[in-house]
Amino acid sequence: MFCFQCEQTAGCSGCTGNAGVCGKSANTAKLQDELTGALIGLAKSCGNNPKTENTDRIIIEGLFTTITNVNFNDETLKEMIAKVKAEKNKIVPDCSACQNPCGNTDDYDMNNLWNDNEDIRSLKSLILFGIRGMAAYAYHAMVLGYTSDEVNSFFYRALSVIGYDMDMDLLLPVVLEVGEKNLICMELLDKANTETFGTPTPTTVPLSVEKGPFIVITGHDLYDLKLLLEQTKDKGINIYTHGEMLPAHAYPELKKYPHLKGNFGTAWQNQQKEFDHLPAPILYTTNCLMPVKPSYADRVFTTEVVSYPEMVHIGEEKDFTPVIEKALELGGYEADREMTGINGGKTVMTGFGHGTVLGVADQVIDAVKSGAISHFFLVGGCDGARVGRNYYTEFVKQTPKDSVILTLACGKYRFNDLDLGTIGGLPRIMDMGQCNDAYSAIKVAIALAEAFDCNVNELPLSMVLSWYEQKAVCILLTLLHLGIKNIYLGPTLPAFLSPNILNYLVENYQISPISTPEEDLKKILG
Ligand code: FSO
Ligand code: SF4
Repeated sequence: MFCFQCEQTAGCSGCTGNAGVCGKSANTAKLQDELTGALIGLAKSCGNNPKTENTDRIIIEGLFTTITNVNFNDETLKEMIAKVKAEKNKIVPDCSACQNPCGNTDDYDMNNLWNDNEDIRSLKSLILFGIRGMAAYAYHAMVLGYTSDEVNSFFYRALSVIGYDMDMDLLLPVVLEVGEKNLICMELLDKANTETFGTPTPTTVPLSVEKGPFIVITGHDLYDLKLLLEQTKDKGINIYTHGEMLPAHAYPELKKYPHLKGNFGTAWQNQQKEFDHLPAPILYTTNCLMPVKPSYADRVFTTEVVSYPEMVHIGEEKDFTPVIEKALELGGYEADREMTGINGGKTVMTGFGHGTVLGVADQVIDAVKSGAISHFFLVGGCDGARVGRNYYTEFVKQTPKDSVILTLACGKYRFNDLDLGTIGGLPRIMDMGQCNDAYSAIKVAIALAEAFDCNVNELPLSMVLSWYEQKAVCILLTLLHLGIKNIYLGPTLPAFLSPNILNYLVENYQISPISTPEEDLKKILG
C-alpha cells in the first residue's frame, strides 16, 4: 500500500506495508485507490455526457469515503466501487461494448499517481486531498438540501485533471481553484447550517455527565444530531456531543432540546481511552473513527459514509432505534459524573461564529483602535496524537493578555477549557465552530480589513494552524486562494509537499513550519 494523505503518515513520508498508522489495512487502501480510480473514470465519462444529481451524489460520497478515519470496511468500499461503475455504465452504456475503445472513460490506476514525478504527484495530491475534504462539506450541505452546481461541476474537472498527463504550469492553477471552490462550498454549508438551525450564539457547555442513559454523538453532521434529538425526545435519554459535534450546542434549533446536555470527552485521538467501557453507545456521523477496541465494540454505531467491519450501521432510513435500545440497556452512569477538559476546566464555550463576532463588530473595532486588543490569533485546525501538538496549548497560554484567540475545529481541545479572562466583555478564547467554520474566520478577517481599510495581511492577525487530514488541506488552499500569507503550519508539514512545491509556497505565501511558541510569538509580535 501507499498512502501519505494525513499528518500522522509513517515516518512523515508515507504509510506502506500491511497497514497505515491510522489502522487502515493494505487491502482497504487498495480498495480506496480503486474507488478513486473509478471516480476519475466516472468524472471523465461525464466530460461529453450529461451527469445527473445521482452522479453528483455518488462522486461526493465516494470522495468523502476515502478521507482519513472514515471508512475501514472493505465490504462497503466494494459496494461503493460497484455503484460508481454502474453509474458510469448508465452514462456511457456503449463504452463496454465498444470495438475501438478511446480510453477517455477508463478508470485510473492510482499507482500512476503514486509513482509519478514528485512535483506532479505533489500538485495532483493537493488537488485530490483538497477535493476529498471539500466533498465532506458538500455532503453535509447536501443532506440539508443545499447544493451548488459550481462546486459539484468542479469535482468532475478536478478528478479528470488527476487522470490526465498535465505539467506543473497547468496543475498549479487547479490547486488554487480547489481553494476558490472550497470557499464557495464552505459558504454554502454555513448558509445550510444557519438557515436550518439558526445563527449560533455564545453558549457555555458542561463537560460533566448526568446519571442515567445517554448517547454520545461524534463527527460533523448536525442533521444526524437533529434527527437523533427528535427520536430520543421524552425517552429519558440524554445526548452528549463529542469532538467536532461540540459547536452544535450553539445553534438555536439544536440547543432548544433540553436533553442535549453537554459535551463528552476531548479530541478524537483520545477516543480509545475515553470510550473504554463507556456505559453508553457512540454514534459516528463522520470522521474521525479510530480502530474500535473490544471494550466498547458492542456500542459503536455508524451512519452516512462511516463504516467499520461488524459495527451496526444506521442506513438512509435513519432509524436510530438500535442506538436508543443500547443506551437504555447500558443505563449510563449511576451517579452524576464530574469530568473536565485536558486543563481541568469544567465547561467550554462555543458559538462565536461570524454572526456573533460581526454582531459586535463596532465594539471589536473600537477595542483595536483604543489598543485594548493588540492582536488576533487564529489558532485552529485539527488535533492528533503527535507529541509536538502541545505547542498549541503552550502557544495559547503564552499569548499576550490583550490578545484575542479565535479558534475552530478539534485542535481547540488542547486549550478550550482554559480560562484566559475577557477583553471588553468578550472572552479571550472564542470558538467559531467546526473546521468548516473557517468560513466564519475568513468573514471576520475580511470585515476587519474593510473596517481598517487595509489588506488582510496587514491586520494584527496571525494564523497558527494545525492540520491532520484532508479537510484541512482544502481550508489551507482557500486561505492561499485569498492571498493570505505568513501562516504558521504544524505540527509537521505535509509529506505530499515535494521540496519544489514547498519552496513555491514559502516564497509566494511565506508559509512557516511552527518552531517553538516562544520563538514564533517573538517573530509574530516583533
Ligand atoms: Fe478534526 Fe477529525 Fe474537523 Fe478533521 S475531528 S480532524 S480537519 O476530521 O474535520 O477538525
Ligand atoms: Fe497513513 Fe494517514 Fe493514509 Fe492512514 S490516512 S494510511 S495514517 S497516511
